[in-house]
Amino acid sequence: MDAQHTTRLSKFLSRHLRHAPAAIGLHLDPSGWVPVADLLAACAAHGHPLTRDELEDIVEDNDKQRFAFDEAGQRIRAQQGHSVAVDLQLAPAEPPAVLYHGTAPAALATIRREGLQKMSRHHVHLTADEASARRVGQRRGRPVLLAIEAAALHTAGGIFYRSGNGVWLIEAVPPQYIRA
Ligand code: HQG
Repeated sequence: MDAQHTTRLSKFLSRHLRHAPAAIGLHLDPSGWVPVADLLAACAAHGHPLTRDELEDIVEDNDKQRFAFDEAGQRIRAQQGHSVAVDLQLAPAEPPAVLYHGTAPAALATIRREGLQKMSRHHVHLTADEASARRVGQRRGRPVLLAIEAAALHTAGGIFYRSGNGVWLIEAVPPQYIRA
C-alpha cells in the first residue's frame, strides 16, 4: 500500500471508530470495541476494501498508534479521540510535573479565561512531548504551546488518564494551571 492510500484508510478508520460508526453500519461496544470481521465487511461495503493483513499494517505503522487490537486480535478500537459515548475503562494515572497542549491563537483568550475544555471530545488531550503538542496546534495554523501544571492539578484532585497510545486525558484544565 502506498502512503497516500494508507493515510486515506487511516482517516476512514478514525472517522468511524471514533465519531460515526453507524454511518457504515458499525456498532461499538461500551468500551469502543468492534469485531475486526465486522469492520472489514463495513469497509468493503463502503468503498474502502482492505484485508486483515493491511489492517494489521495500518494499526502497527500508524504514526500515533491511533488503533489497537484486543489481546485475542478479534476486536479493534480507537485508543482515544472519540466523540461517540464510550468508556475506555482507563485507570487514573499520575501525570508528570508538566504536560503540554498545542492550540491556535484564536482560542487563546477564551482558554485563559475559561481554561481548557474538552469541546466535542470526551477529554482535553495533553502530551508530555512539546514537539507533538506543537504539531497538534499546527493543525489550525500558527501553533501556540501551553504548559500545564499537571502535578499541581493532580494534587488538587484533577483526575488524569493515559490512553494506550500515551496521550494524557483529563476532563478540563482550570486557567490557573495553564502557563504559556
Ligand atoms: C481548543 C488529534 C476555546 C483546543 C490531535 C483545541 C490531538 C478551546 C480545540 C487530538 C477551549 C479542540 C486532540 C476553550 C480548548 N475555548 N477553545 N475554553 N478549550 N480549546 O481537535 O487537542 O490526529 O478536540 O485548544 O493530534 O486539538 O485525531 O482537540 O484547539 O492529539 O489522532 O479547542 O486530536 O489527534 O480541538 O486535538 P480537538 P486537540 P488525531
